[in-house]
Amino acid sequence: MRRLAALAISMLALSVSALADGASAAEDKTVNIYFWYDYVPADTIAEFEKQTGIKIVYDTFDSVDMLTTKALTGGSGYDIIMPGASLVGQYAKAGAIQKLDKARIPNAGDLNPDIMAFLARQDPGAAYAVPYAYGTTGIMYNPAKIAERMKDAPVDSLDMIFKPEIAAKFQDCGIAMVDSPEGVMSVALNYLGFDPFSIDEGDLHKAGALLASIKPYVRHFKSGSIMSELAAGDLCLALGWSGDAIGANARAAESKNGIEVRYAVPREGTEIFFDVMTIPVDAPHSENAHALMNFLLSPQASARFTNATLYPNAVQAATPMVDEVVRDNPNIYFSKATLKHLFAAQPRDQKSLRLVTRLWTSFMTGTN
Ligand code: N2P
Repeated sequence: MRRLAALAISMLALSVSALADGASAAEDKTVNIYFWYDYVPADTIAEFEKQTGIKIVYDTFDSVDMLTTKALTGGSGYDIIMPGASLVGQYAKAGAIQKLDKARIPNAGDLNPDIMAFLARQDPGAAYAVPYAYGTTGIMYNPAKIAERMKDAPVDSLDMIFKPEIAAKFQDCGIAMVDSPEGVMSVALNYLGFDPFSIDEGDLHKAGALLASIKPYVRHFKSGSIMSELAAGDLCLALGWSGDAIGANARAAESKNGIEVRYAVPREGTEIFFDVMTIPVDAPHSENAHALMNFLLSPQASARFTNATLYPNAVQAATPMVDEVVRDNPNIYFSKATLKHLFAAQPRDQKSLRLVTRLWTSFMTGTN
């Protein structure tokens, strides 16, 4: 399906660029976005389309490597893409993304300065990207199923997943992990007491060995399925993303199936990620892309996004509109104390990235 959609989009892009060669062709009323799955509420799409007459074509990915390949190859036909903040420098250097026209994004004037200070490391002055959402990678679990298999399980510790003798207890009820090589590797390195971004081959091999030791207990790496499987009780434990865990609990509550899903920020520390919006250099509808970015950064759309997905956003005026239960949830809007345990993703050099990719592939495929 995705491939078909991509084909349709690139055909569209072709016809649009043919048009753009002509004298005064305006952009057609479409904007093609490539975002994480479940990341734009349906009513937000409907409202933007109604207000502007621009149709949003929302294509999704569930592993950032899929995005990077498309972004760096070019010609994707997308108008807005959503890398992690640590990738923006690389995309910009490769000439894959364009500078934003800030005059068209007035809502970018009210962004959380702490988050902006962090993003500036990769993208000084937010020239190329604006933040959409952030969150942490941590322990998603079904407390009832865990308690049945282990009394006093250390649910806020990565021992749940990284200690083979503990993970083995939950193999039958299902453990999953997000397909996030750099993210999980940084969490594993940190768990072992190393710098999460260590480039030391010895450190990386030890993290690879840690992952290999728990491989028999990991059922799958389908990031996009974890939320619904936890909500349905088909998994009992996962290493995954905060909003997806809290969202799984909300879904289970809606379907009244008696299942509870909880999320813990690992006590050993973990990564905090920032998903940002940026425009490919060859985007066929750059003007529409700016209009949609501005819309998504409005306080109303940002608050609706956070209420629906349970991932916080960086728009300061949105916070008072976020539901109190969401705002007061320390796993969503974490305290300064939690923040101290978090490290933000950093770009890797090519050499250590290759090793991370190799170790991850052998982990996923179970080869050494
Ligand atoms: C998608 C959540 C993805 C966040 N629902 C990972 N950066």
